[in-house]
Amino acid sequence: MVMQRTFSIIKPDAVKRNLIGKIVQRFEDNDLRVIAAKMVRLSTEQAEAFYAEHKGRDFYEPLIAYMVSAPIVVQVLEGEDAIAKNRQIIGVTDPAKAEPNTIRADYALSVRENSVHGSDSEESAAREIAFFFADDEICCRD
Ligand code: DAT
Ligand code: MG
Repeated sequence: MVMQRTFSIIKPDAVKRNLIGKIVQRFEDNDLRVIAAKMVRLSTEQAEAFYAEHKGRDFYEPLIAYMVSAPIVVQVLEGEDAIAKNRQIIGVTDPAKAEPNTIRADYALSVRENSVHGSDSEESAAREIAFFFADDEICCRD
């Protein structure tokens, strides 16, 4: 097991339905620690840059419109094996296929409005953390 950092978004559908606390509770219950957090409203340019890997897919334009439709909460989570653990807690992209007791199975509205984002690799975690946070916005463990 290795100590890792991963990047998380509580997406517009969850923020609008007042689910921030319930979602953060899932992270904390699974020994992931919030070491940076802020609420932001993405610009279209930011959303397009964040999801650049999906540009050209048929779901891309509605994904961007959805991601700018309301504020989001961006966080850095730290813990043992945090990247894979967070993806497990979240569940697969389609909430209808997500494992029971995952965030998406319990809260997501649809494949697009699926409540949370979690980095899928060390490379994307590093890129996504740097996209939203300066080094001095991330708190060190004591
Ligand atoms: P994940 O968020 O599980 O890593 P992804 O990286 O493949 O999934 O896609 C990013 C987001 O794009 C996903 O959370 C929701 C949206 N999306 C993906 N596939 C979709 C589809 N077939 N229809 C609608 N939205 C989709
Ligand atoms: Mg992804």
